[in-house]
Amino acid sequence: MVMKAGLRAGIAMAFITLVAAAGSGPASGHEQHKYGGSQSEAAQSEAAQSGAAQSGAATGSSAEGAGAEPFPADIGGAFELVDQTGKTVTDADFRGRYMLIFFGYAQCDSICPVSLKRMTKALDLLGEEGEQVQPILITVDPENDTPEALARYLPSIHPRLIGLTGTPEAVHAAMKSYKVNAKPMGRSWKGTQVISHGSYIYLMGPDGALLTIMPPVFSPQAMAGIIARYLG
Ligand SMILES: [Cu+2]
Repeated sequence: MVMKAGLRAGIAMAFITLVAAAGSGPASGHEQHKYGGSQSEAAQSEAAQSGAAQSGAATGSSAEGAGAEPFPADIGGAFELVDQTGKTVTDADFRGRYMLIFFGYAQCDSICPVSLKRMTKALDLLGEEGEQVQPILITVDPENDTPEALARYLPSIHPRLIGLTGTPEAVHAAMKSYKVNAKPMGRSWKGTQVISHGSYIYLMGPDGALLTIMPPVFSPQAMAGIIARYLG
């Protein structure tokens, strides 16, 4: 119980950091960006704190489902994108399943492969239970991440990983609803695109609502433990 409460508080802190930083992502070379309306961010941060406090109370008083309350956050929502086979995919296609979403891009050779491998490893650790969860990469680089490019990339991470891309407008709309920002940073010494981007991992419930977020620095084991608490 104490551990659960502590873990939840840790996630809540990560969440508050996310909201407070207005989607700037973790410290690893990510840019500080301001979304319009810092007042609403402050309100969200307060909501997060009171939500965290409520969750803490719930964890202390109820053994069952303490981790199953959704975060009080305006994160996530409708998207219409294209998967690695070229098929149009919307958020509604995943209703009834959990989604584990990461925003990144195929040419990234730092945080993306590490995060994607950790989150899919977490699902593997959950065995059959983990199969309720669809791991999804949404690209922040629609110019380079065509369906074909994603189809080549995804198997290097995990056989069940879906990659979503689309028009720049459709991709930016998805990024905006998840409060993810991305900024081209030029080319690497290898000549590949470098994009600074937010790198939280979002667990969405069967109704499409945000359940929790995790920083990519968590181990697969820690992620599996968190995800397991939300699975039905
Ligand atoms: Cu990346």
